[in-house]
Amino acid sequence: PVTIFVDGKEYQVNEDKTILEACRDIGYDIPTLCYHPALSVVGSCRVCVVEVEGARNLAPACATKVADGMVIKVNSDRVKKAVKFNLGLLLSNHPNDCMTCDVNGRCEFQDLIYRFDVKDMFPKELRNTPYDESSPSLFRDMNKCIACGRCVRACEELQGLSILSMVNRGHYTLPLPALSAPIAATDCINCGQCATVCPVGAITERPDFRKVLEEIDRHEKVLIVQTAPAVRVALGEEFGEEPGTITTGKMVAALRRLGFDYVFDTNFAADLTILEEGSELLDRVKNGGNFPMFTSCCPGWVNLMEKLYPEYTKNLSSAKSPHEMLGALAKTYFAERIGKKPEDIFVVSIMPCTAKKDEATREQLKVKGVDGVDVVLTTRELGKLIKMKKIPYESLPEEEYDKPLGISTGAAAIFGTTGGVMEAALRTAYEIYTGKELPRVEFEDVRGFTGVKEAVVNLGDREIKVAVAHGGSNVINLVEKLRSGEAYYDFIEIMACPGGCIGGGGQPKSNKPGYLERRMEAIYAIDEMSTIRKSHENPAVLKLYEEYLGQPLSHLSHELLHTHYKD
Ligand code: HC0
Ligand code: SF4
Repeated sequence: PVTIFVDGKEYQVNEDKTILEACRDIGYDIPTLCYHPALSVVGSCRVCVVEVEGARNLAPACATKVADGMVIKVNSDRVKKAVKFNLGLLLSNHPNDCMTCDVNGRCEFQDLIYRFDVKDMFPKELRNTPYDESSPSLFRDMNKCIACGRCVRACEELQGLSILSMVNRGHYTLPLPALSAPIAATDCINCGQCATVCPVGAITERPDFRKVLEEIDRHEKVLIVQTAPAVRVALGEEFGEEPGTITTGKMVAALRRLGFDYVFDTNFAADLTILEEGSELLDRVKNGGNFPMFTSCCPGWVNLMEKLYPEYTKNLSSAKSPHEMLGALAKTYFAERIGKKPEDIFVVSIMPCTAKKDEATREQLKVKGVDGVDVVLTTRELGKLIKMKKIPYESLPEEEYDKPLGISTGAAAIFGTTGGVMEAALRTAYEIYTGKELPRVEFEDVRGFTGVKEAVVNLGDREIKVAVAHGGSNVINLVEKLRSGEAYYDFIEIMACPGGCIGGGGQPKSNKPGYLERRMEAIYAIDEMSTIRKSHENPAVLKLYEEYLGQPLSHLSHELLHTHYKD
């Protein structure tokens, strides 16, 4: 440790830290805009500047390491004046329409403008750039951009895609696709990583929550909602909880108070996916089929494959993603049980993901002529609805999902993190193939944040080699190795976002260090607390096969639960 002095007080801090990290650790909040813990440091926005004794210029705290004996002022008049000046410049081309902005109340820029009391410092010079509404997943309003460059770095560093780059100069510097094309005309996979790091409302999910409010107000249809595995470990953050707080019961209660008739769990369909996809894998092993087999539940990955590696689409599992399976069953199996037709049912999916919005519009996912899922809302949009309706989240009782599409196992819970779909599939495939009970359900090799994880699983008379990749750049590296013949696996789980769905582009924005690790711990805690931890032991799934589908890969399963891709 080294000794530093902050505004006259002495502290011991770790010598590897920057001034920003050290000050935040000891309880000083230095403002930032271009800084984000998941991204590289550029030090361009100049709102984290501090005074360092002996240095002539103010130093960017995010890009300056601490040193022994360093005397730092974070709150001097000189610092405040500089920060206010820099914020004033940014405000001069930022519209003042906070009241109708989709991130109102959750905007880092708005908070700083208020904190530093920035008013009319420079004449307004707005850009008047048209909105980009080309994507079914994302909404881009470059009038609100403050040119922090986080979106550019997220797309390049995390996703390996570089769809956006900073173009133009001065007031007109903006993160745009090549040739200023609409985002839908690029290789953008709709992952939303750019949106989840945007400190303002320049890139957001396409807002769909008003459609849901209108449908609830009309209430002509049976209103069904389902929640993805990763939403329950993150939604609390929208209400001030720490990352990794599990608020499943309150979320269910809030959805009932919003007006939904049935609250179902995507986790039920995750168990079902394991039976369909696991059977598909074992079928390919026994009867020959395309290897490697890839998981197909992540729509960002399906988009990436269709756009960059179409030669591999035949290797994707044909299983629909769990929320689409649940949508299909809600409109058939469940509808029949309550005496309704598919078109009488309205299904909303609450997802940690922006790409699920575009997935839900795919023609080939229709069931009996209607969409399986009508609207997808992100975790952030659900948080917003609960706040708009003033539902007292903190004091809600814990309620249970409705039956039967609300019953699930620990294996389904772990779908929400990288490695979880693989681990759940292995728990089931092992027991079905060998007919023996697994001595231990945990597969440690596929857990954690390593970009590409691998394992070899012994099935008695045969071994299968598996891999797990998450985050676009790791995914691209892995697929390139497969293409060149440098690597071979039988079964591969891919999630396009870093960390899997816990780090999805629709999750609460966070710049707390360790937020993904804590969400991941919460996911595994849900699995450990579950009484049933293997998908093939889910009693509601077994009953569904008995009463309705027959067996995995049956004719009806194919009709309702499987799909095809663009190639
Ligand atoms: Fe996921 Fe899913 S696990 S993609 O990461 O498979 O979004 O949370 O809902 O559908 O179950 C996201 C999360 C899901 C789906 C499931 C899968
Ligand atoms: Fe890049 Fe994903 Fe944003 Fe598209 S949605 S621009 S792929 S980060």
